[in-house]
Amino acid sequence: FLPDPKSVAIVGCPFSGGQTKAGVDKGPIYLVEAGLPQQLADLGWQVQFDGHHQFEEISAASDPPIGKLKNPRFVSKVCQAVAQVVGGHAKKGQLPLTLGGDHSLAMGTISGTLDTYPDACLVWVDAHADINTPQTTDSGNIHGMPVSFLLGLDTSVPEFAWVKPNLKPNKLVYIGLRDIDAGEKKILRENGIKAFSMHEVDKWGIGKVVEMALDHVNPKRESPIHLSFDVDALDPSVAPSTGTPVRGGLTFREGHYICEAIYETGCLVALDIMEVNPSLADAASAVQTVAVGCSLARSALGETLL
Ligand code: HAR
Ligand code: MN
Ligand code: MN
Ligand code: MN
Repeated sequence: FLPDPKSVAIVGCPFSGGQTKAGVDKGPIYLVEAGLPQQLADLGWQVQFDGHHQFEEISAASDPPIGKLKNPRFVSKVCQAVAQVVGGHAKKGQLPLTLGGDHSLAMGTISGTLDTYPDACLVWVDAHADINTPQTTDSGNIHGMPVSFLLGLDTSVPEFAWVKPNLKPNKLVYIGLRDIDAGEKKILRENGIKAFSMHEVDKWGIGKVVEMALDHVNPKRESPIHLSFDVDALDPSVAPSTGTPVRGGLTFREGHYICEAIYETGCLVALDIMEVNPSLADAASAVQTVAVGCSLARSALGETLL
């Protein structure tokens, strides 16, 4: 899908409006300051980074909740802008690497991918399913909902009408889940969505799990893959600086294995590294989490392939 030499466009998204903890907007800034653009260039990629996107200018003057949804207009406008940027890079044959920022941004990144590659599948690596609807959400935090909008499960909020329901339930697979709300479990069941929780990772091992996940969404290994990686999929001992850590997560190697195996298919067309929040936990934890974010991105772009 991608030209040779391979070309990556880093889309820095300093955005925190999909949840309530400050600091996740600093994630992309730290990832770039840690040297990610040069690291990818060292792997032989052509790297375009035009600076972080500035979202303040599109923040709504007044943005009261719609139902339970917090910052709905701001989140919607930011994601719509991100969809344009990601889609634009993808249409030029670049691989968009989006650095978050909170995971509501994936509503934008995946819209941009599906607009460019309608037959793309989605691998969502996360402790959480992020599939609440405006009806089922408890928190009202939109970072817990992007997948439901992409699937078109709830079209009751006109502010999000621009999100096309282009994701089909059989083109989505989860890895790493361990903190799923009751309403989300019902949605997963009723839509027949494939999910490999930590229970399955323990049972089968990560190698088999990734193989089964790809067999489900991409049996012939010939359709494009969007990988959306929430760093809270990793165990908090590996990635401590994130807004909603959940114990019992992926090891350092399991997380990297997923990235390596997807790179190996040759089908990766877009990558998200989300929910790095350098303000949480102590300074050493922030440095560690940022380094892991960079290292996941390098693995997904071929670092460890011999
Ligand atoms: N399910 C909860 C909610 O809807 C928690 C969402 C999670 N936080 C994330 N997303 N980091 O992956 O609010
Ligand atoms: Mn750009
Ligand atoms: Mn998430
Ligand atoms: Mn999560």
